[in-house]
Amino acid sequence: MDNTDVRRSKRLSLVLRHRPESVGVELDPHGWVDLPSLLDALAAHGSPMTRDDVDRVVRCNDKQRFEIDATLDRIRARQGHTVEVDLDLTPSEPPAVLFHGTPRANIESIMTSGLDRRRRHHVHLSPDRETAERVGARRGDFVVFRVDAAKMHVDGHIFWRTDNNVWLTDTVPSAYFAPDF
Ligand code: HQG
Repeated sequence: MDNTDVRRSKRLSLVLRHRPESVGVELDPHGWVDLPSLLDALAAHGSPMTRDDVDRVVRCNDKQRFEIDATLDRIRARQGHTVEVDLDLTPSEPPAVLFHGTPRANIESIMTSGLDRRRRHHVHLSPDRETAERVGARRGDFVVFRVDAAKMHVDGHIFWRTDNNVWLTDTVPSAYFAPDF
């Protein structure tokens, strides 16, 4: 994606995950918003995008952050919301090991109290170390925690996998990870 499309993607993330009211739209209980209405709202709030722009941003998105429901002509973010939505995810058995990248400054706190979801709905975990490194590197110097997902699963923790291969869970108590640094 070129820089303009990255800006469009960030704008869509903001509206579809965090602040729909910033352009005067409402998400339905499952996070969907009518696409023609969204385009009107974006134009009215100084961020015009064409339908082709949105289709391209959805299709070329590095993390496949959004999905379009062609039948009902609506769009939603696949995960990462801070507003209340029910994404209808089905619990799934996780891979044996999952990874979480985080700023180095968080080590002590995470070792003490585990991973919690902070402002999001879930703790986000990556299926491989490289992806977790990219997540951690968003904020500079980072570390990667290895999570014993198999043991968590056996112990009754629920995991959900999004269509773009992010693993979600409610919390990761510190007993389940070994820092990988
Ligand atoms: C940290 C992006 C101290 C946690 C990414 C993280 C991901 C703690 C931060 C997705 C803690 C929350 C999610 C504790 C958790 N003490 N720090 N006890 N528990 N934290 O952004 O996982 O580009 O809400 O380690 O790529 O960084 O938006 O979560 O550093 O997939 O699609 O609290 O967001 O995807 O930060 O990122 P975030 P995240 P998108």
